[in-house]
Formats: sequence, C-alpha cells, structure tokens
Amino acid sequence: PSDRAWWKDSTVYQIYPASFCDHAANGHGTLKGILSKITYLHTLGVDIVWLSPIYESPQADMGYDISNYQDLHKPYGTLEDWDEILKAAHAKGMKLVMDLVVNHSSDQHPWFKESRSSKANPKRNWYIWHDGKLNEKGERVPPNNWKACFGDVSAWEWDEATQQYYLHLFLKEQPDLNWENPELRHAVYDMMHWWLKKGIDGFRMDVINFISKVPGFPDAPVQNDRLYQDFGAMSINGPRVHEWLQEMNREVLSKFDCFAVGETPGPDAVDVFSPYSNPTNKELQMVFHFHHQSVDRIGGQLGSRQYDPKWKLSGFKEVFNTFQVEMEKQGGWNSNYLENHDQPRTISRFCSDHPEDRAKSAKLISMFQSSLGGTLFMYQGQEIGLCNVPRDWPEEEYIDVESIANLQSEREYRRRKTGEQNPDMSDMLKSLRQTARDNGRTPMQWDSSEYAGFSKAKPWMRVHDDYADGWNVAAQMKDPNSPWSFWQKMLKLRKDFPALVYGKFIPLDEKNEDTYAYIRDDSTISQILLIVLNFARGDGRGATSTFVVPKEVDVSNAKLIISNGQAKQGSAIDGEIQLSPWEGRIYVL
Ligand code: TEU
Repeated sequence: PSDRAWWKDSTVYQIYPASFCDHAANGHGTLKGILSKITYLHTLGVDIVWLSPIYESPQADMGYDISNYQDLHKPYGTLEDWDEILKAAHAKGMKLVMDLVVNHSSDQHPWFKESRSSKANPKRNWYIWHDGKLNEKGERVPPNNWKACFGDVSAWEWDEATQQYYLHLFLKEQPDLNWENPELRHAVYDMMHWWLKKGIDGFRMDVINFISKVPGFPDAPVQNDRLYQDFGAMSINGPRVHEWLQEMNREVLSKFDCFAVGETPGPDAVDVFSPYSNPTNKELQMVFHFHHQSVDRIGGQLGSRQYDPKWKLSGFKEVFNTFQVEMEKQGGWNSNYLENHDQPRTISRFCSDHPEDRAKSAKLISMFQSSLGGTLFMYQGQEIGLCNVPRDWPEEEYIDVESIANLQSEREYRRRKTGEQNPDMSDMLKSLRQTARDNGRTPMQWDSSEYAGFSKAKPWMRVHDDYADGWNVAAQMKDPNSPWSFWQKMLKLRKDFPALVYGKFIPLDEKNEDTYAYIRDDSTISQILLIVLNFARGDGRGATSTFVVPKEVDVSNAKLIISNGQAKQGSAIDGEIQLSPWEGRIYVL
C-alpha cells in the first residue's frame, strides 16, 4: 500500500559521535571513525543512520549547544569527511539523518553575540529577553519562577551589559531562540534547506515541542518547596508549536523526500502527541514521547532522575499499549525507542544486567522493540547488550553536566535544610548510578584491545570495565548465539514479517505483572503474530512464569518463529506457555 513510506519499516541507528569510533587517536570519536563503520551498520541491518550533533560547538552540552549550524566541530573532522559518510551510506542504500537543535543555540553563536550586544541590535529579538522583577525586599529577581533543566537553577540569566535577563531552558550557555520572530524562523529554514540540498534524508529535532512559550511568561505552578519550578506547563506543546511546524513543513520538509522525528518530552496524554505525526496536519513523521522513560522514576514527569525500584511492569505495559493502540486510532505514527544518549541502558533498567542474565535480557529487549509498531530506533551499543556502568565507579566518573548539576543542587538544598555541611547524599548517588545519562555515553566497545578498540588514546570518558569479557562487537559478530547475532536476525525478521511493523496491536492480559504479551495482526496479508515476553523480575535476577493464552486467541496452528530460550523453531503451543527467566517467544498463528 502507498501509505508504507520508506521510513516506516526502517531501522534507525543513533550514533553518539564523541563515543562511537576514534580514528585520530585523540580519545574522542571522529567522522573518519564513523565512516569506517558504515559497512558494519549495513551488515547489522540498519537502514538509517542518525548522527547526534557534530556541528561547531563549545561543547557545554556535548554539542547540543551549536555555535555554527553550517560547519562542523573541528575535532570531529571536516565537511569533506562528512560528505564521505553521506556517500558511503547512500552507496549502501542507507539514509543519513542529522540532529537539528533549534530550540536554543550556543551563547557563542554569532546570532546570540549580536543579540546580546545591545537592545537596539536587529537580532535582539532572535532570543528571548525580559526585564527583571523586584521582590518584597526590593531586590532584582528573574521574570518568573521557571527552573532550567539541569540542576535547580533559574531558567533566566542576567545580562549585565544590557540590563535584561535571557531565557535558557537548559544551560545558561544554551539561550532559547525566539520562534515568535519570523526572521529567526526563516533563518532556521534556510539552514535546513542547506543541509537537505547537500543530500541528507531528514532530521531528528531536539526538544522541538519546547519552541512555543506561553505568552507573557507566567509563573509555572508551584509543586514543591524549591525556588524554581518545572516550566513544562508553560513551554511544552505550547500554543503556536503546530502552526510553526506546519510552516516549517510547507517551507522546507515538503520539498524533499525526507523524514523528521521530533524529540517531544512532556507528561501530556497521547492525543497531545498524535497530531504531530498525523499526515493530515503536515508537520512531522513521528515524535519521541517520554512516557516510558518515567515508569521507573519518582516524581516529576520531565526528566526526573530519581529511581523508583518498585516500578511495575503493568505501568510499563500501559504506556506502550496506549501509544501502540491510540496512535493507530488517531492517525499518528509511532517511533519506537528505548535508549539514547540521555538514558541509562535498558537491560539495567527493565531486565537484569547480571553477567549470567545479560545476553538473554539483551535478546528479550530486541524481541520487544522489533515487534512493536512504528519506526524502530536503536542506540549504539544496544546490539551488543551494553549495560549501565559498574555501580562501584566513584562519583568523579560521572561527568555529564546534568549529573553534576543535579548532585550539586541537591547537596546545596540539603545543606540549607539540615544545616549540615556534608548532608547524606547516598540515596541520590544510588539513583544517579541507576539513571544518569553517563550510563549511555561510555565509548563503544569494538574489540577486546585496550580501550575496547574505540581509540588508541585514553578516551574522554572511561570505558566500561566489561569490554574484554565478550561485551564487544568483534567477539559477538563471531558468535551465532550472541546478542549481536540475535539483533541481526530480529531486524531481518521485521522485514520478513510486515505485521511486526504495520499490524494492528492487540494487548493481552494487561494486568499481568510477569509477562508482556500482545498480538500483531496485519489483515491485509493475513499475518498474525503472538509475542510473549517474560519480564518477571523475581529477586532482580528474573523468574520463571507461565502465560495462559486467552481463549479468544486461536493458537491451534501456532508455530514458533524465534525465541531467546530453549523452545524449538516450529514448535506449537500446547496449553500454557512456560517461560524461563527473561525468555521471549514469537509465534506465527
Ligand atoms: O534532551 C531533552 C530532554 O528533555 C531530556 O532528555 C534531557 O536529557 C534532560 O535530561 C531532561 O532532564 C535533549 C538532548 O537529547 C539532550 O542531550 C540535551 O542536553 C538537551 O536536549 C538540550 O539540548
């Protein structure tokens, strides 16, 4: 059917350039390193490569602070090197997608330098400037109570020279662009044209649902006793976001055969997210919602890093079941991702990273993600079952700005509250180990040589301790039973069974806290698949479980097509399904 566009059954692979592959022996990933792995990605079964930001940047937030949208961060390489990647990907029939970070720029971008130079500068209104307020004591304070994303700091930074505050929803080095200004919007569209004309196949758009702020910048609702509060209600899925994305589509995206995925955090319900990808609205092809990312977190939907060890499988299922079913009903299209550079590793979150459970857990996750509807996104390292960094790494190894800012803010808050100079932080550290972004940013593990074959020099971030124990690409590509080989099989299976991509999603036994089971049914080709996944945690190491197939499902002709356990291919369903810990099975009915 014509509604089966190329990006729908594609597998996207996200590269985090700093940590992917270093060919210059500088301890930092390079474009030549990426080029050397294009064939590798093709062998794995990847269709689309997405590069996290490689643009010119002071790297206050690992490149999500861009100082020149049309040139590259020198240590990565040149535009010519980048062109080689594009050519190599296209030669293999693969597509290349770039990160687009336009909610904010770097404070070192020439636009911002001009903007802050004087109130009369023509680019003043390309950013969001505001006068301060006076508090009861007559002191100058920010225009409202919004908290920036990292740590407990105000989202407004005072500018001494021009005596106004500017807005930054992230670091103060990441001032927000003023989308209300049509000149700014068109400068962004021109830049997008420039990249698309170079031949790229689309964009991943950073926090694109943050661009429209509630007019007048009112205070955010007060939810706790902190000074600054979650800006979500005032800046997420704001009043003009759809209007602007439609304009962007008209002016840019619709002129190319490209696809766009918007990163869209926020607590709103599915019907707030489905319009972004509903083709009648002509905006984006899909978005990354964040609901599953808060299943194992306490408090605050937006980016809470406080771990909840009592998270429930039914909660996890509810998120996916809702989005799978509702997106289809509401005419949207799902993206299906678990990991990225902002999240800890899935195996350590939702399965078990004990050495004996880890490979099976990795395969379970592969079966899960590969059998969900929507476009599949995998993150570097998922294919070899990378897990969180060892729990005994000292605090100093956590070098992400968010990790550092959160720890520092919390320490200060506890000092104020308790009056103690060294308040107890052990619960925070425990949470950090479980949820920090650092977990997903360790260098990629290519082989068992020093630094995991990532670099000849000491890497910018410590390599996981496990790389020589089989947790590397070289070892796993040779082993037909490895997570890598399993992922390769699953990606191929997804192409062989279009029901996995397009089928109707029918959840089964939704309250079951041990197994996750569902049907994928593509009536256009009479293909029905049953997926049964054992997520029972037991004491943390997993547990056996029994799945009773509901009577209304006809399993009389069921044949197993793949499993990460002992069950034989082609075997039937005879009564209940007995699953070993972390076992998953896919049957064709
Ligand atoms: O992330 C946006 C985002 O909301 C979160 O995932 C973020 O990581 C944060 O932890 C919330 O507490 C995007 C990028 O993916 C991230 O790397 C950047 O730091 C951020 O935007 C700013 O550009």
